[in-house]
Amino acid sequence: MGETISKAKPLVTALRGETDGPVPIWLMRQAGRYLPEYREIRAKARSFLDFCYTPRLSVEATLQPVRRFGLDGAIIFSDILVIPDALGQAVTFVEERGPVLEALDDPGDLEGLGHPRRNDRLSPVYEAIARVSGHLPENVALIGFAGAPWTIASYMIEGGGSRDFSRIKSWAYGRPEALDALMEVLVEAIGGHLAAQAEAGAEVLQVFDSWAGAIPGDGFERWCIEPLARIARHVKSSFPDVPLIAFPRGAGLQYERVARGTGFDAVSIDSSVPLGFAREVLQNHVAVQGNLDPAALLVGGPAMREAVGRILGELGHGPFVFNLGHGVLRETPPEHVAELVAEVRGWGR
Ligand code: 1CP
Repeated sequence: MGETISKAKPLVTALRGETDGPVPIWLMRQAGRYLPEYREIRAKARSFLDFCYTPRLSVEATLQPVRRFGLDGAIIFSDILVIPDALGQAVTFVEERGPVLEALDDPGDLEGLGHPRRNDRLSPVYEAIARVSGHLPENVALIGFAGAPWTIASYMIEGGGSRDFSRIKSWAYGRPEALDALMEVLVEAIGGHLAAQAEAGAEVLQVFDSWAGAIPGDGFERWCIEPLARIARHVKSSFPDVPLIAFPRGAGLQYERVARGTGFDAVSIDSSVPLGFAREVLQNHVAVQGNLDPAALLVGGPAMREAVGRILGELGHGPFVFNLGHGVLRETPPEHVAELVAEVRGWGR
């Protein structure tokens, strides 16, 4: 870590639990297809993974939304599925369909994974982080990220996105030791990937457990809390001052256990989480981030402003970061994002 003492950035201080100063804002999937300038540079890469692994392009995609909207956070442009790719499982992104992986069938398939030689695969991500660091306005924090073990395991076992999670659930019920073995590999790889991003200059780290809502209730401790806690210990042992945000989407009441039992500094709440619960239960333990419905951003105007006012009124007095409940939708007019940022900036505590 550097010796220079610079003024703490609003996103970082809010995640550490401070409540004075304006509410910071950034948005999940703030880079991407809803931005014309993104579509323009995206057309220059052969494949989505090539795009992620070409620092010239990923740096530009990271900076685009920050330049356009003046957000408090820049999230490095990459994807959660770089982990299976780096572990040696074939990953491709098919236009209009999403990620396709060669699905793991058998616990024996795990044996081929995780060869250390493949670790170089992720070095362009770290290079991009180091390069972005030099290009950010001084109040903007750089966010690194990774998927959580359960969510990445679901893509690896399902072979892509899933509606019913029947394959990973069959592992959970039918051969839980095999799922544990995969989780073990992932906890290690994800912890290392996050620490390497902090090393390269990421000032905040978020872990996306986008499919936490699909974990069978009894398995929540084993497949969400425990792996997240191990990842937090790994990262905090080298980077104790880098705030960690957990996003266990769809976790419902289990959000409380994530807030109390993982060692993360903040939880990012999806749009289904009641604001009163977030304020009374979650904000007592950690900073909260969220949770405007991406559909409200799509609609914009008075309906969006009303929803923003409600969120700020309930959560803006505690440690809070404004965000969406999930990623920006592809059809979202960029002007609505500008309108949202103005609304949040205009709110006083
Ligand atoms: O070219 C394109 O526009 C492809 C779309 C796209 C983008 C813009 C994909 C494919 N990934 C990304 C970038 C991305 N993905 C970022 C960085 C940009 C930013 O946030 O500004 C991040 C943080 C992610 C994380 C990610 N990827 C998640 C977790 C967040 C979430 O949305 O729940 C997940 C689940 C993925 C997998 C993924 N990547 C891409 C697709 C189409 C999918 C599948 C989503 C699904 O199964 O529904």
